[in-house]
Amino acid sequence: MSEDLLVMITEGIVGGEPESVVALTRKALESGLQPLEIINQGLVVGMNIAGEKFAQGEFFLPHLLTAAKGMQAAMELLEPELGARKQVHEAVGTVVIGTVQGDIHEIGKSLVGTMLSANGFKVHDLGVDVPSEDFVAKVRETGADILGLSALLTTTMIGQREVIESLVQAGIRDQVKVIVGGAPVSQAWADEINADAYAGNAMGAVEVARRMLK
Ligand code: B12
Repeated sequence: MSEDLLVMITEGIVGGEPESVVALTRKALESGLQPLEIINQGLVVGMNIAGEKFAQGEFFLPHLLTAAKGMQAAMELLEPELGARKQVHEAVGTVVIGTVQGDIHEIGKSLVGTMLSANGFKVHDLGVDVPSEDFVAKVRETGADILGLSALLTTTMIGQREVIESLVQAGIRDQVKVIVGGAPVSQAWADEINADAYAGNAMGAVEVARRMLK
């Protein structure tokens, strides 16, 4: 029954039916499924299928947009369940996060921000298409411990390197740990651009962030 719901959520994402995705997500929560199960085994599976269909020329941009709409609408239901809006009395650490310039993919970055904040970090989310200087300014302003940089395109990954170079130029590179992520990003890329860490998903980001602040 629960597995059926997850499959239906995946199908709703791929089929471009945001309303039904929201209704099914509500049902899944009511049936006792955990928010992370719904995200990883339902919604994200659908997003990946939509991405593959796009790569194969079977889907076009509007399909990706409706898939994203479905995921974002479902996330509005799931975020409070993840505890993201819990009042954090003493933050574990401060994080600035955003998607690099030229890149408007926001779902993965927002999920990472949500999970960090659900786990006690104070998160400043700068959104998408963020110029390097905005990252530098926010790190300075907040005294952030961690800077999270998201890039979903092979053409925008280079933006992560640019942000790190801007931190060096601003003389604050050693004050903040930089963690990079996004579908085309890897540990090898993180090493190449002198990032402090890489994580492949939101829970991984939380683990790495915790480890870095120890
Ligand atoms: C939805 C989507 C869109 C939507 C985005 C809507 C939105 N509001 O975000 C729209 C339609 C706008 C879009 C546009 C484009 N897209 Co697009 N898109 C996708 C799709 C299908 C899903 C992305 C997604 O949301 N996944 C779900 C989330 C949860 O996963 P995620 O983003 O990977 O994030 C996880 C991890 O990567 C990681 N992570 C992410 N960020 C960070 C940051 C940190 C700090 C850390 C630690 C971890 C981390 O943790 C996240 C949670 O687990 C992907 C396919 C795919 N499989 O990735 C293509 C994809 C990324 N898009 C692609 C392309 C080509 C484009 C366009 C260039 C298409 C075009 N011709 O215009 C444009 C580019 C626009 C731009 N300038 O940015 C390609 C990229 C190819 C490449 N390697 O460069 C992909 C891979 C599709 C494909 N297979 O061809 N897209």
